[in-house]
Amino acid sequence: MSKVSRRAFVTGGIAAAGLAGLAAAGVLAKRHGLVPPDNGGIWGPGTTLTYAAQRLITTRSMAREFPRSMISPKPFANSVDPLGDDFKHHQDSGFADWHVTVDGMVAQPASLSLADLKKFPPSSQITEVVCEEGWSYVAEWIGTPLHEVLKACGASPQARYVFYFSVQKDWWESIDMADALHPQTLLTYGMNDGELPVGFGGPLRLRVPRQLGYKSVKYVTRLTVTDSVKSFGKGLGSAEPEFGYSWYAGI
Ligand SMILES: Nc1nc2c(c(=O)[nH]1)N[C@H]1C(S)=C(S)[C@@H](COP(=O)(O)O)O[C@H]1N2
Ligand SMILES: [Mo]
Repeated sequence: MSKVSRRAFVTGGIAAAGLAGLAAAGVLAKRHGLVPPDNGGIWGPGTTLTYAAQRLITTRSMAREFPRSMISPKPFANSVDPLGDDFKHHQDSGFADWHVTVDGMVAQPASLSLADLKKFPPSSQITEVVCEEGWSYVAEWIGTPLHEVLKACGASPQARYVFYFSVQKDWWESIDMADALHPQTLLTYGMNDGELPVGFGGPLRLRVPRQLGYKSVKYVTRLTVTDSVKSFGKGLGSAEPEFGYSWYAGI
């Protein structure tokens, strides 16, 4: 079956099964690797249908990009918990020793400074941060596409997820390879006309513009490439589903 007709077949099948019963749709989605890690969470089969439909139909779609004239003059930096003494030391030294480690299913694990990241071809995008609470803003984001780093480290073709961790221990997330390799997923070190300010996640934030704001974790220090979500927290893919939010937060 061609890729397109397979898509049509699976999508149609899931929709039809959806009418016949969500459980049947779940079986079909599982067979085609379209079940999100938190499918057993409070949203149950509904979250599977959302993720499966998105992955079949919009895997290659781009987040909306805006003209420069639409950059928000006063972007809103959501408040964060105190960042601690270690972070203050980094801040005092201009983040010269800030590193992001890359481990897991990679041929060459790495520890990259901001200077190392800046050696990759930079990419910029004017996209929107959308919070689940209902506010948003538009900014320009400058950084290294995550796929460049994954390629340089030799991420395994068997990998299914990239986990990312913040100096804030409560903030850890993961995305599937469709988003990890997506051209707009950016290890961001610049915003508008300068360095990424601390309030907005500086020195390093993973921008995932195809998903809600909470997937764009600030103060990123570690990336782990893996084929299983099991050993992370409660095995739901990220911290958010443990509080009732969806792992997949596509917009
Ligand atoms: N490390 C960390 N990352 C974070 C958060 C946080 O509190 N800490 N808040 C998240 C939420 S809920 C949203 S909506 C966005 C807010 O981004 P902003 O502060 O640039 O507006 O950051 C996300 N990333
Ligand atoms: Mo948010």
